[in-house]
Amino acid sequence: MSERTLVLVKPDGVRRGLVGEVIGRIERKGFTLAALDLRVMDRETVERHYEEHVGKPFYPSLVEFMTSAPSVAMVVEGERAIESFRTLAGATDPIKAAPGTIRGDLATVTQQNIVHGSDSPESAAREIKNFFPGLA
Ligand code: RTP
Ligand code: MG
Repeated sequence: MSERTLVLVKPDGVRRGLVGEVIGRIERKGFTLAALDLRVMDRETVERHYEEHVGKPFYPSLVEFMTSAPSVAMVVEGERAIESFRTLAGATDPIKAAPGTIRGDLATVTQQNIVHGSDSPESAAREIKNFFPGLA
């Protein structure tokens, strides 16, 4: 079933010049881009995006990090794109992420783990609306 998911290349990924690497992996997998935008996120956007993490110990530093520099937001489309992109990204903690995944190959620190991908159809719909309210 074709789905859409919200993918972010986080500030560390943009700073390290890994946007092309991430998009290349997404495209080589067989997915297409339905929207793409480079921006410095404001606090409100990040707070809506990570609303499920409010109150967790890592939350304040996560908001600081996500608002610190530009990210790339994109809508990725294709067969089971939500779960499939999470597989491409690998585990949240890059030390546990398998080699061959984005985080397993390219990251060392849990917060600076290069990418975000929606974790369910409900999250995808909410997150896509947060970043691309006008997308049909
Ligand atoms: P994401 O939402 O960014 O796709 O990552 P995820 O589902 O794999 O992980 P999640 O639990 O949703 O955490 C969101 C992001 O918060 C940062 N984080 N830091 N212990 C920590 O320091 C910690 N735990 C999470 C990471 O940037 C993580 O991707
Ligand atoms: Mg998450």
